[in-house]
Amino acid sequence: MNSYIKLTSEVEESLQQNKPIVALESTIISHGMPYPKNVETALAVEQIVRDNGAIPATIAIINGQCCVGLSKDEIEVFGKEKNVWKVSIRDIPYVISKKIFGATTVAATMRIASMVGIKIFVTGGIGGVHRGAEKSMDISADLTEMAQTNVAVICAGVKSILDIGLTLEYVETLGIPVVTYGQDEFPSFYSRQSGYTSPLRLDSFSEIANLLQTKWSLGLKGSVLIANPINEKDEIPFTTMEQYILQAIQQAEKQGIKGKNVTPFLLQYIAENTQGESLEANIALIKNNAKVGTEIAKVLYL
Ligand code: PSU
Ligand code: MN
Repeated sequence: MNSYIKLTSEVEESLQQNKPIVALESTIISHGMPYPKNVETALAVEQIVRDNGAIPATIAIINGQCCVGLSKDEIEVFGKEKNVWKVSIRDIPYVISKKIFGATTVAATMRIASMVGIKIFVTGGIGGVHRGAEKSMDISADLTEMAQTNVAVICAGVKSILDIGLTLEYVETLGIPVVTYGQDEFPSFYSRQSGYTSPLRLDSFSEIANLLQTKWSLGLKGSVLIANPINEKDEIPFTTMEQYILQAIQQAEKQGIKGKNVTPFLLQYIAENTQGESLEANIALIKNNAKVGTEIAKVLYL
């Protein structure tokens, strides 16, 4: 396995010294946001992790290796290059054996992080159960991955491009604890509201770290979904976003968008049709998640 994994010396040293590390995904750079904001955001998020006292490790597949920790230039490539493969779990062997550029989703990033022993992963939003999944069977591999890989996921909840209710049901089926930080309601990415009560609420980083430690000490495998609501000043009302999301889903259907292209299409459509307002919210919330994830990592590694 080792020849397929490449760590930066910084990540390797931090792992050896048991210092807190925060994993970050690369699909959000290549398929989640437009250039150059994607690159600026990825670099800013890494800096936030550093400034708050942990080591960032952005993960991607380059030249046949799972790279844990990317250089500035590598992040730039993932932000600019058009032919980057979106890599979920099923794509890992293909992209490695073909030696092509692969941007890792939540699922693939978690798996690679766990291979090297990183326990905390920060992103914006996870994949989930899509609206109409009862017909399309479109359920993200992010969820099945969370059922089996011991890496905690900090996100801003679930975008309503997904069916939030079905996603929460499915996550329960998979045995994944869902914790919202600091409020009763499960957030919906752009908004602090979703209409769904969070299965669990915790109000401090130490309680969250304690829950993680407890789960894994018991030998219960899998992730914990930690939802960190967007700050009030950055949020877009749920009903405002809902209009754009319905339009986006309608367009995707009309254009026959299927499979792995659905999520990137919806994200791009929404970014383009909200005059960038949604992009600013997206950037703000991921920065906020980076802070919270770093704080949890610091307690976990004490
Ligand atoms: N949701 C977002 N932003 C993203 C993604 C999802 O708000 O960038 C990306 C993540 O990489 C996630 C992936 O893991 O999309 C899920 O894709 P799919 O639905 O095809 O599993
Ligand atoms: Mn899908």
